[in-house]
Amino acid sequence: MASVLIALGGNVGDVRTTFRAAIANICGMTQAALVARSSDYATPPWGEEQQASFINACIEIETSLDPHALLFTLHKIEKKFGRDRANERRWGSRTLDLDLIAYNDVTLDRPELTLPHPRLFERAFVLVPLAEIVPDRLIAGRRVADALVGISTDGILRLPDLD
Ligand code: A4P
Ligand code: MG
Repeated sequence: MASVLIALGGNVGDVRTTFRAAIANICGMTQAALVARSSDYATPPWGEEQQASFINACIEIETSLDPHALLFTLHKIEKKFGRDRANERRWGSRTLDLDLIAYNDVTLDRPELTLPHPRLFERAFVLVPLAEIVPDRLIAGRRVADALVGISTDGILRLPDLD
């Protein structure tokens, strides 16, 4: 079994409800066990700033799917929850974005799948939820909680649990 970190993001629709259903789908469709789930966070838009703020979260799962099969399944789940890649801009608005952050210690450098995620260390909206669930995990030789030091977390707000 592989230990996999996945980042969730979205800024269209009822994103927190989408996350809840998407996480259930991820576990069901990848024969995975959910090991940990962060809180949801409201985060200022990164990359393209003229858009609604995002909700972000991270999960850790254990799965026997290989990295490409897992990414393929994540793309199917994005589509199921209304994501339309044909009509969106890079870094623009979307209902659900599922990024593979790390798969064990696998490193891959291909356009369709780069591991660990190449922009991970620039993104407080990924590192903050990640540090909540796996602060001591080493990714590309860096401890997750240490990677947060020195990057701005301004405007990131942890949301109270639903229910
Ligand atoms: N790809 C390669 N490696 C990976 C990987 N490790 N995980 C390929 C997932 N996909 C990977 O991805 C584009 C291509 O990257 C895919 O075809 C896949 O095969 P994408 O998710 O369609 O592209 P994208 O989302 O437009 O770009 P990117 O760079 O992943 O950016 P984001 O961050 O996903 O962009 N601000 C806040 N606060 N929170 C957000 O969640 N998200 C975005 C969206 C912009 N600003 C944001 C947020
Ligand atoms: Mg993405």
